[in-house]
Amino acid sequence: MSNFEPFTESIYVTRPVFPKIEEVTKKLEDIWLAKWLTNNGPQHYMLEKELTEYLKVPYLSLFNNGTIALIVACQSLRLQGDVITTPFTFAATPHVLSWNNIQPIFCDVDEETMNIDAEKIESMITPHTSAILAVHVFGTPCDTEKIQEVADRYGLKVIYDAAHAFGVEIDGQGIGNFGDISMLSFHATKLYHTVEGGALVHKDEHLKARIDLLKNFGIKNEDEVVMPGINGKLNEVSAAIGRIMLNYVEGERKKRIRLHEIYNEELGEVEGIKLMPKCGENKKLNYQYYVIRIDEKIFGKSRDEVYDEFKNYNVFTRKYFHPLCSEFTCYRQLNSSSPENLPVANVVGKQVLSMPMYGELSEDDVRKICGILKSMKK
Ligand code: T4K
Repeated sequence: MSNFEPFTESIYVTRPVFPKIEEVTKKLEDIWLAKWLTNNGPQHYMLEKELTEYLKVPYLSLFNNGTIALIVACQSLRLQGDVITTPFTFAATPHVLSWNNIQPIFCDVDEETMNIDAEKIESMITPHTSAILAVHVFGTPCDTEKIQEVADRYGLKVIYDAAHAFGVEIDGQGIGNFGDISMLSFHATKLYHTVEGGALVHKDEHLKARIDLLKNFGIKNEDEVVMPGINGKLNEVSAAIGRIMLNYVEGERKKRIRLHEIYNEELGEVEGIKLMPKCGENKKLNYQYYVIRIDEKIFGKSRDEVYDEFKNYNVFTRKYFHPLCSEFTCYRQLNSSSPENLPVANVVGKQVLSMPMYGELSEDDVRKICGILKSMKK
């Protein structure tokens, strides 16, 4: 152990942003007055409108969580066969394909961004491929241009899992404008949240109509059910909280920018620690996560040792995303899961560590966390 005292209160990888309780109570009163709790109520209507503007996207459909939204995205585009995706993501990404009877085909990731390696996608395409499901991991945008170019050449759909990318922009365009559909997650642990929730964003009016049917059991009217839909509706309480949270998101983002700067300052010169990828000036990021990579050979300790040692100081980092999805028992038998196919992902998955990142953390807390990390170096 170093000279650092453990934190008296646990430090987690993140903490949800809580709006002022009076603001929530006020909105609850509106809901009570309207006597409308779910199924496309007034809060839902307003949030869809407000988010469409905020995110600079043509169409947006709210959902009860990001996973159901992504399941519906695949349904709405009638995807089948194989879909090329990344193994370096949260379990939901490939699971959504399985729930649609689609086989995930894992493509290796880019060494720098940890996103799907757009240069390698083409070699994975077969006559069974119907789409590319890419993830803007930790909010770092994928190579959207290259992905679209390959997709267009082979007539493939493109879906982005933008669960981490709320408010991210490329050249002033909302991230949801790329590909056929993007999914956003509004889970409590995200920069912007509705407690649980999510959305699909896209550019096509007809697609919106189809998505909105699919998320409401396929019910067109009282006399017609036109497709096998699911229950993907966001309730009024979540929608109301989402409306309040829109006033908090930029403040939270600014606090996180400052904490990112401190991490960069403190850890920039530490040998064996790689910081988050630098993105071009043309990208607006959301600073939701702070992720480092630990090279055991140079740092002298493995990522797992660092993760365990942090717990002694009451600091609970996370190994997002380990194990790789290609290592899950349900996917490891796939040909594309073999480590020879995924050399970069297999290294990244053993090195990556998500550090505490949330606006309530103080600058001193972050400096202390960095001090503890530096004291672990051999
Ligand atoms: N695609 C990607 C790439 C995703 O990352 C995700 C979700 C999805 C799809 C699916 O979207 P959703 O269907 O969830 O909308 C968390 C989140 O539950 C999950 O939404 C997120 N990705 C994933 C990266 O992280 P866990 O299991 O790691 O969360 P949990 O409960 O361990 O929380 C993390 C820390 O946050 C805790 O250590 C303490 C703190 N915490 C958490 C909650 C829920 C609190 O302080 N208060 C809280 O209420 O998955």
